[in-house]
Amino acid sequence: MKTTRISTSRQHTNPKPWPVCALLACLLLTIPTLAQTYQPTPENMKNREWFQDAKFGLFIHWGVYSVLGDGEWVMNQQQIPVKIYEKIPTFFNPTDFDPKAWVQMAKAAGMKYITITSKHHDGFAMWDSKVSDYNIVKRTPYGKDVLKMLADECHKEGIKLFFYHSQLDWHSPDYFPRGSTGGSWTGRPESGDMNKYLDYMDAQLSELLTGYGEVAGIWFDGMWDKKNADWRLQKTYSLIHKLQPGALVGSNHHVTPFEGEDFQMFEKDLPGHNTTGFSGEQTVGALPKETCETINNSWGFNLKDDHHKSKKELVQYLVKAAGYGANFLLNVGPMPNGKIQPEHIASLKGVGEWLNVNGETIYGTRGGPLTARDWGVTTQKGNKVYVHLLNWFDESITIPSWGKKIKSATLFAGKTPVKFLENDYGITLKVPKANLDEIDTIIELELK
Ligand code: FHN
Repeated sequence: MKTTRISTSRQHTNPKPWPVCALLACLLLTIPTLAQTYQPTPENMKNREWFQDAKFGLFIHWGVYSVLGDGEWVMNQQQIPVKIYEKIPTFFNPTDFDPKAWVQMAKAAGMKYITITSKHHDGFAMWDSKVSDYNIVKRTPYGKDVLKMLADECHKEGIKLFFYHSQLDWHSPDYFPRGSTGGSWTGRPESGDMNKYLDYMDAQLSELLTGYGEVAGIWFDGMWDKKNADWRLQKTYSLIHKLQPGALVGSNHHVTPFEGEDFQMFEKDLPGHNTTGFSGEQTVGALPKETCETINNSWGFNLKDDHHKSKKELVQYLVKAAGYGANFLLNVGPMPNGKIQPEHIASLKGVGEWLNVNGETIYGTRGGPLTARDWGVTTQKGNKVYVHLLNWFDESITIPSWGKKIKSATLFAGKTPVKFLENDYGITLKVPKANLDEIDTIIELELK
């Protein structure tokens, strides 16, 4: 795979007087790297700052697979050949889909952006694609462009919209050679042209980046299906940045970011952790970070999945992600009728109520001066450091000092002063038991 990994440092050398042909030779040598050195625009850098301040987004896995209520991998898991799977869109008729309700739910949860599946691995387009009629307008009784409806509502309500887009495609005959998934059971001919597939993908991306207003970014997924293929990343990433320079490109390839990417995501793990096996091969880079997670155990709608995470689990996950300087992208899998499961609406409302009170200690912050500890994390903004006691139930705690003197310590809830002592052993904070919160006891430290 001919693609440059992002290095953190850039080397600048002062050229000596060289004979012309030698100079030409070096020029020829440097052109590929020059061409590939991605320079994010000031608008892109501004959006990266916005992204890091936003902290909390809604992930939406929705597609015709929702009809079967067995998650977004049902085609692969049940090995449903393309010819048969193509019947499912004729059953997809989400007449209760209400983009206003979705956007209001996200806003009530304290979320600042939405990332929705434009096309998942089954290859079905959730918009009115002119490049392929395998889409929601041409192949479903519903016949409306749900991405257009959602984009219009998001723009009206000031919620930014990202498009998840799968590079892996179990439907396209040109997604060839096949990868680790979507084998012969799809019934596709054992032939195809990957470059033709990538042309098709770029054409569909162009539709999304030219017909839906401002797109905050593209959330790629699926490269892991063919790790060693030439995905022509620079071509695709340059296309996106040409059509929308401010758009943030990220790819869930589970390896260290490539040139041209604007943020790094971590699937079902906090940055630097690998409890779920997705993050084994990636180092935490300098790009803005985002952790994505399911609100139950499924991305797409799963009828049987009742492992709904509690408000405490969700709030603590959001706070921990912020402590790592990462965003939290929390997923729901809407039902085939277009409604969100009531349990998930309630959980999101609960998180929103917590953020209404404590949002100042999350939004606009960066990871704190102390890395994550068993007792919790820290976030910081300006001369304020927020100590989040997520797992501490004693009246006093001593945390390491980091070289900055403390001017005052205040319980964020109720703004009551907190006794503190600074010495060589660290900073000892005394919080009366009555003030300990079972979800997150936040102590605001003002620095001298
Ligand atoms: O296979 C996908 C899966 O369906 C889902 O989209 C998640 C979201 O992060 N990503 C892939 C698994 O790594």
